[in-house]
Amino acid sequence: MYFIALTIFPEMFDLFWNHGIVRRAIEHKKIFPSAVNIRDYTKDRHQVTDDRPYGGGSGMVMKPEPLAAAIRDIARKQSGTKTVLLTPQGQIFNQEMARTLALSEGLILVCGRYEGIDERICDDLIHYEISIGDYVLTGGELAAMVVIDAVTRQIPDVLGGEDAAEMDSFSDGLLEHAQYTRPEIFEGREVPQVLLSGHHREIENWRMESSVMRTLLKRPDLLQKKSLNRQQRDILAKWRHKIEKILDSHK
Ligand code: 4FV
Repeated sequence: MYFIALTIFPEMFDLFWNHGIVRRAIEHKKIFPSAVNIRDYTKDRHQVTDDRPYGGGSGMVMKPEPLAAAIRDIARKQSGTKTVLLTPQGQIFNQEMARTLALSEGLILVCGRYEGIDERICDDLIHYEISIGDYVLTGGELAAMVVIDAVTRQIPDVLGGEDAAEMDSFSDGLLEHAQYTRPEIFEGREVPQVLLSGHHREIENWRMESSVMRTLLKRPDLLQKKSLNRQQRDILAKWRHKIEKILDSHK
């Protein structure tokens, strides 16, 4: 899969390409990422990429010409790419979108700066507007890295066996279960015995209960919009019963 980040700060991606799972995915030729400087598509010797907003007001806006030239040139060279604008105006990014985007041949990620980009680029040359959250960044580069990281994890065989994507939080719409590693006792606190038992069925049941209860306590909205299977409903029913017994004892 191709990732082409369009930015005036391509060097921001240097470290990102060279670490962890993204680096390994590059080495295993699962992803082909690059950062392209929008300034390379300017025609003036000062390589100007921004200008004052029509209608006045503070801040600057990214000029349409260099962006249009860059997007068209890259899309011509790399067929099958979809163009993504990182913007607070976009759809809030989530795991479902990461899975969907991982099916495409490539993404051109437009990283805005200043107050944003000329609207005429959005009208004609942008397939998806994506936001990583309801807050304002100084630039789209960090948001592009978030999207590239999450999408790369969804590409088959990028994650080795030890951390397969289907074990992820949100992979089945729930938060991930609690995780423990050595030592067995840390500052007097023990690892749940079932995890040391070797009983895989019991460990799976414990992990599902941990996942359901963490989701209930931390993100009940996820439980609302998810279809629960029999095991998950039984877990909630068990806890409802426990809570009702306590309430009954206080009548
Ligand atoms: C953003 C976000 C974001 C807005 C103006 C860059 C900044 C500046 N991108 N999710 N939230 N972008 O704040 O994606 O151009």
